[in-house]
Amino acid sequence: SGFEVWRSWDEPGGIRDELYQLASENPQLVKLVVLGHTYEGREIIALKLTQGARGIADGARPGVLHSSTQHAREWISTEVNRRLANWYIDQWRANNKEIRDLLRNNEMWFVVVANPDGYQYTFDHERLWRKNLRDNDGDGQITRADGVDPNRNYPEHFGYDEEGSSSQISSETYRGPSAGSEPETQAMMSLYDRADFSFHVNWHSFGQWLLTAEGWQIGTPTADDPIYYALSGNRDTPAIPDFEPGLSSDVLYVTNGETTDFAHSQGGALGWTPELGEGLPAGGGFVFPDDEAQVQAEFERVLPFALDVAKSAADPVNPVSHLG
Ligand code: 0X9
Ligand code: ZN
Repeated sequence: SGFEVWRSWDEPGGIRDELYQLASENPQLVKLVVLGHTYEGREIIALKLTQGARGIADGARPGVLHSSTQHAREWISTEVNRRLANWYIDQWRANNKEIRDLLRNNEMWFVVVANPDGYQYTFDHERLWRKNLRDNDGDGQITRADGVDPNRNYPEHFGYDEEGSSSQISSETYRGPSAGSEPETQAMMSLYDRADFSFHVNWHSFGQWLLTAEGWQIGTPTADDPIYYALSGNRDTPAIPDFEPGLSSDVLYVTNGETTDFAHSQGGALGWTPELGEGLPAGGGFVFPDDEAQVQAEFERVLPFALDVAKSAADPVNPVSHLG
């Protein structure tokens, strides 16, 4: 595709090919599941990483779900998440004892491209496309009137108000015709029937925030807040350096029909939305620089937090944090 770092979904050697390759090269550790298909027929793919992945039932071990690229243009989320999956595989192959133990006792699930139609569209047509490719007006072509925001379509406070999502088809936060109407939403939800997640990390960009559910309102503390605090850190010592932790609706804005709200309220999982950085020095906003060193640095910045989450999955009420 002409980039140093970024690879599309469809291209030979692209992200889809990589997921199949990781599965075929690591049969003891990796199981690939096709969760569903998009409007344009692309597969929505999850990888399960656990010791003896194909010989043990899905959901047999405590799980963490890592999703990314719900928003098509947020390419840094794609890269950070695929690097995390690759890192676990590499450590397992290198016989890192700590990671071997972790992967014997837990299931790490990855949906690296939760919105493959939109992601491919950002390579082929419009770099800043956000939504999926539902043909809202039924005219047979994709225009600004089309697409549903995958992070507004979940059956949790779906359409609760016009501030947290939009009923207008051309809006960037169009929630879709009904709760869970989109194949991308259904695919992710099917994972909750399949496995047992303690945590869901839904990588997005951009901002440098570590947002916690629930995002539809700011008023009510939840019983899980101490776990969020322990794993997120605080403003002075955030679990991801230079990121601001906090309640998503408070730090950023309210949303409804949001993924991590569904995860928390209905899926039994605590949910984070890390908003990854925009790159330095000036940054590109949603267009993170095509620079291997900066992309790798962003991955390494989040790794200690991701490992804390993994180590806490088996016993979430006693979270493990590298912050001590
Ligand atoms: O609006 C979103 O879906 C996320 N931000 S983004 O710029 N990546 O689109 C934030 C979702 C976090 N939840 C809340 N802010 N309530
Ligand atoms: Zn996003």
